[in-house]
Amino acid sequence: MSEKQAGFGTADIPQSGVKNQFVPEDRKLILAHLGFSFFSLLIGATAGLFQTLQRTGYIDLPANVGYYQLLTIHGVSLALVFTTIFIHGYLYSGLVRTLGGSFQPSERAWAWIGYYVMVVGSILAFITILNNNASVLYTFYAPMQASPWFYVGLALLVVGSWIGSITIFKSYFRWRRGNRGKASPLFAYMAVATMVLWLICTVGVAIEVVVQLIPWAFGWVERVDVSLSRTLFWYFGHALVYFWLLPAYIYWYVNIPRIIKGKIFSDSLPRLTFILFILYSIPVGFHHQLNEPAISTFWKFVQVILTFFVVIPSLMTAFSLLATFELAGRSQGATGLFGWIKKLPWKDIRFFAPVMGMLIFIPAGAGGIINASFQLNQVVHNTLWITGHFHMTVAATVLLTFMGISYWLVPALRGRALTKRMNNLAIFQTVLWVFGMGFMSVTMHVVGLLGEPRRTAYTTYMDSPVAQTWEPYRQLVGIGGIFLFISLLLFLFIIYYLWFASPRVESSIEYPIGEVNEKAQKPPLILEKWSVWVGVTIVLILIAYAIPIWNMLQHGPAGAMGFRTW
Ligand code: HAS
Repeated sequence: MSEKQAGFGTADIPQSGVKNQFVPEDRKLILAHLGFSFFSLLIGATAGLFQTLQRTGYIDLPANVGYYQLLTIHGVSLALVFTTIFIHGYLYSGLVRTLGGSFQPSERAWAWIGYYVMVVGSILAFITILNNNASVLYTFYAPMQASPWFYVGLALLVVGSWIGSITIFKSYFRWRRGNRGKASPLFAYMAVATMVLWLICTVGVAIEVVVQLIPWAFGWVERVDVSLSRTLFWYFGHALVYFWLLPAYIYWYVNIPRIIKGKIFSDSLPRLTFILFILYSIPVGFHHQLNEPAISTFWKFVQVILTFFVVIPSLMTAFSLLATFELAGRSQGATGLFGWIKKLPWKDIRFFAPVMGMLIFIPAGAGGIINASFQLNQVVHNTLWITGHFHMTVAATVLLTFMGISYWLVPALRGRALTKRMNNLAIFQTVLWVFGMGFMSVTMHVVGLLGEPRRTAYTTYMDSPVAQTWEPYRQLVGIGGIFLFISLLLFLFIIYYLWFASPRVESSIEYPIGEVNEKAQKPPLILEKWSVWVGVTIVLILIAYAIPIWNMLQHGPAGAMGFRTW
């Protein structure tokens, strides 16, 4: 079939002009990452459906399947496995495109080793959960104790991601050696910043898992210091959410300007934004522990203040994106105050899915600011409000962006067309997702304010009158969950079609990399001095964590024995 018949239309989507923009070795590498991440998405979504239906009271689970078992596989497969492996695949694709066209064999070899270590670790963790030996949720709080192999699996996932990051750093420094004195391509810069953040934050969870949980779960030590383990987890856990968000921001900053026929508004502002994320996303973990003992109010307050600093780079992003959108619209002849909005390519899934994510991020981010407020956190902590918050942030904003990426990256890698029909079906799928998320997450926020706890299976709390007021909301949450599952199946069907069945084309979809506005200033080279930023980050981390952790070590209780609560 000719490109014109098959494709979305050259007027709408620029074609690369070549059959394959990637060498076969890189194509295989990136597709392997995407493929395993989609498999993980299916597992997590299936668990999510049944757990929602149980929690709503719609169904009873079979006797050999536990609610907390489903909740664990849902969280681990989606929040930990899908995200980590998809992000590696996407970052590799952009690095290949912006750093010379292909990876060198040694770079590719590290990526493959990292991939296999991540896959083996993920499968090990999945098996322990499916065997019902690890129903400890994705946060695996001690003293709930899983099979030691669950922790080993997660440790391998992290180690694999570290090995994969070698590819990112190696290719970036190779480019810099050949281009001394020049600012690196924006995509590559942001990929490196994302991995710097990841390396610093995963140190916390690695210490927790390797030093505390694995020896404890194998029975080599009897007790675990619960406060310390939770502190190490959240040292990692909040930066983890930015590890999910930053690749979405890369797409918004670098790829979308090309799709909307605009230019990147500034070359320095996005780099500064990412540096601010490195600085502020780690010394803030206490905002997840505001209601916990063993940390003094003073140190919680310090980290609350730092949390408000980490909002700033997102506000800078909102400003920068709006400027990019408006300039793109005006350059295409838009007039009036809001005429530029009409010029945006609303019918193009590469833009539509992520822009839905952006719009959802406005209330979702506001919810985050509420969570971070010391006093308001007392109202929302451990309620369904928080579950609503993170579904709107990661499962809507981030996931819709990842879906938008997949819809063109898969056919670009496979040399196939993103057909008009699939584009339209993908728009329908996105609308379903937004509806489902609206029903589910908005309702979760409301019922959370009415006091419904999170992380609980269905219960009427012995017919308590308060719990009865939650019933109608639970029904809406269930309906939202069904919408989401249907939408997810549709997403996977479209991906399957684009991977295997869509017509092959002479010239595949262009990998969209935006150009920087010619009026933008050259970024200051200090932004590329990583040792400075890593040094400042370490100082901030020491200020925020050294004394409270020292106090925990000094005054820590004897520690807790392991519990199997399921
Ligand atoms: Fe959060 C809990 C605070 C952002 C994820 N968060 C969670 C948990 C997860 C999560 C998973 O302070 C639960 C963990 C668990 O299991 O216990 N969060 C924040 C704050 C932000 C924030 C201050 N969170 C995120 C993001 C996540 C995420 C992003 C995932 C990707 N969060 C908290 C706190 C808790 C918490 C507490 C603990 C609560 C508790 O008690 O347990 C901020 O980063 C948010 C800043 C965002 C904004 C929005 C900017 C808007 C943009 C879009 C612009 C749109 C445009 C479109 C331009 C200020 C950038 C225009 C389009 C046109 C067409 C016009």
